[in-house]
Amino acid sequence: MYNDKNVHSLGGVIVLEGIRFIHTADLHLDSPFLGLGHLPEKLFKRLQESTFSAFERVVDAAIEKNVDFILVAGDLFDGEDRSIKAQARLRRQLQRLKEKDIIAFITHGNHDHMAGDWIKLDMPENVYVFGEQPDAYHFTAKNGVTVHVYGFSYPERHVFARKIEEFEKKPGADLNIAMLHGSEEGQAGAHQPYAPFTVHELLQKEMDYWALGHIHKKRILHSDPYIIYPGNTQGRHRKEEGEKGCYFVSMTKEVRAELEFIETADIRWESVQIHLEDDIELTELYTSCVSAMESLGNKNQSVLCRIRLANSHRLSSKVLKIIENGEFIEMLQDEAFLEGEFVWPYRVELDQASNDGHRLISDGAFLNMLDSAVQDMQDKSLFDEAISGLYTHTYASRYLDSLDEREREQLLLSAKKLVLSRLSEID
Ligand SMILES: [Mn+2]
Repeated sequence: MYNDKNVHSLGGVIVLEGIRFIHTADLHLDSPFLGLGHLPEKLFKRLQESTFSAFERVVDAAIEKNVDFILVAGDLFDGEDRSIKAQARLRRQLQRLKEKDIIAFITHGNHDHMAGDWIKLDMPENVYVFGEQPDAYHFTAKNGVTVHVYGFSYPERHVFARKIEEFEKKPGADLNIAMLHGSEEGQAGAHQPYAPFTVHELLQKEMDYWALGHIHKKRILHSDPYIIYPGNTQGRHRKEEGEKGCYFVSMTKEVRAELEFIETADIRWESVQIHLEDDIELTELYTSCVSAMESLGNKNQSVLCRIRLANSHRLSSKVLKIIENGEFIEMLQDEAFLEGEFVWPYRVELDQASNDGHRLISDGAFLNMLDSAVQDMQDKSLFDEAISGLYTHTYASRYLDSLDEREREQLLLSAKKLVLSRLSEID
């Protein structure tokens, strides 16, 4: 049942031979971290280095795991002009892979498409960059296992075509692995809907692994075979919170692939929510914030932390004032050292929703308005106008009788209660 080439016997135990690789994407090398210039200089410089150090960690993992190759599924560079600095740094890391006989398969994405204005720095010979049409590269591992790796690079920034239709599995390899920088149809969210596909379409291509790129949050779309977004290697702003890294994959033809997520970010973006009790005092607030920050600490990583205060209506106006004028965050930042691995609070947020809700309820003017709105609705013609949508609705109107005065009264009362309870629930 097994392909003889991939099987050998070791003391009577059958060992399946396979391949090992790293799947990464969206390195966004040399991201400028715009809008963060107000951070302490030391921290800002470290952030500007972070996309490079994250890729260095990817390469460290590839070497440590002794992989056959790495896959980089698009957006290696943040800017289409690909700074010489970014190219040189990338080249240095790829050179480290070359010394260990590890191949790098690269596709370029919307950020580092081929039409940008850039001076090309040649990459070492262990690097294979896919062209503009989906194509297959035949690879033979040291143990004889053969692989077809598929991919294409973006010829220009906006690729809305269904490139998936141009992928075609070629016979003649033990394993087939495809790279695609694009978005699942209808799921692009904040990302551009480039090179759209459906999971069904990917499955129809009968590949053994789909190495996706473009979406910065890691996500496993399908598990047999695996279809995976590894996410980016380093979060670049507060909307890219949480673990960032790459996947180490080992697979044989016969057994489902094994996955290990390896975290690579030098600085992780995080947020932590603190639920406030009634009448919380400054000292207590301060110590809860400090211990929340400490809980985020980590040996291999620094953390940029956003503190969210829930039920902030419970704060006294004095405490609220020193939060709003920035004194409180300065107190917390005084606790943080920007040496080694640190936790830096960059923002303290009041939970505005609950704040506004409770403020409205305790605000006499708002309650008066609500009462007078209820009063106005006592007028039957106004009331009828307000509910006319229901009575002209094709289906609803079939089941509705007209309302008498007592029922109208009841409805208004429950509407008022609903408004008040919703406002106090918001949290
Ligand atoms: Mn990207």
